[in-house]
Amino acid sequence: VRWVLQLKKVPYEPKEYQAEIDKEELERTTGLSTVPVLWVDGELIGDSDTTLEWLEARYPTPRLLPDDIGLRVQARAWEITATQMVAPFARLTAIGRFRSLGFKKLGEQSAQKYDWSPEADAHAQRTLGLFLPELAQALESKGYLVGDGFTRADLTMACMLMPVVGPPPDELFALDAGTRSLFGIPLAQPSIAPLRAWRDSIYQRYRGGRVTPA
Ligand SMILES: N[C@@H](CCC(=O)N[C@@H](CS)C(=O)NCC(=O)O)C(=O)O
Repeated sequence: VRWVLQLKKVPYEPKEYQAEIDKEELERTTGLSTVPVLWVDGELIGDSDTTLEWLEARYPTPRLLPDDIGLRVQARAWEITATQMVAPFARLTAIGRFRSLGFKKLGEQSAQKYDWSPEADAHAQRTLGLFLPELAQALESKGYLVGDGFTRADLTMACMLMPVVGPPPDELFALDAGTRSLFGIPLAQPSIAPLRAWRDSIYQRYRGGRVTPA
């Protein structure tokens, strides 16, 4: 969401969210239990998917979705794959790892919130194990997910790969070492390595500067 706001030069004021402290207020004011959320002049726009759609409609420049309907539907399919499959499935496998390491909060609470089970974990690992090496191979030979230019598909996939391959390097994304170490899954590392290179290159060329979370 911040990436799109910045690309489209929409002024915004970031508000830090800390789960333990701000959870109740978030749920009370938005009816949602996850971030990010966008408020505009006191009106709740929504979570990230809804927000990106809202921004594209009101701030068409630069265009982040292709005009051609065939390419447009491809971009949407990639977005859905990234936000509904890649990131949540990587999160499920991470929750499994946190549980096996005995991390109480990250393991047990997240397991409940995100419907973790051994079966869901195994399914997620199987699906990612098939999908990610092929995605890595495809992106190695072709720099963009849709057509021959940067779209919201690349932006969204680049973001959602964080729980898979870890955060971008420090010069592109500031994050303390402890938080940094929580991201990334040990899934067949060599075969998915090109994904990290692709993601870093997308950040390098299109993110518009180093990301510095609050
Ligand atoms: N569909 C939502 C999902 C966002 C989401 O999963 N956010 C997670 C961060 S990975 C979150 O806010 N988790 C807070 C928590 O579990 O306490 C969106 O795209 O905005």
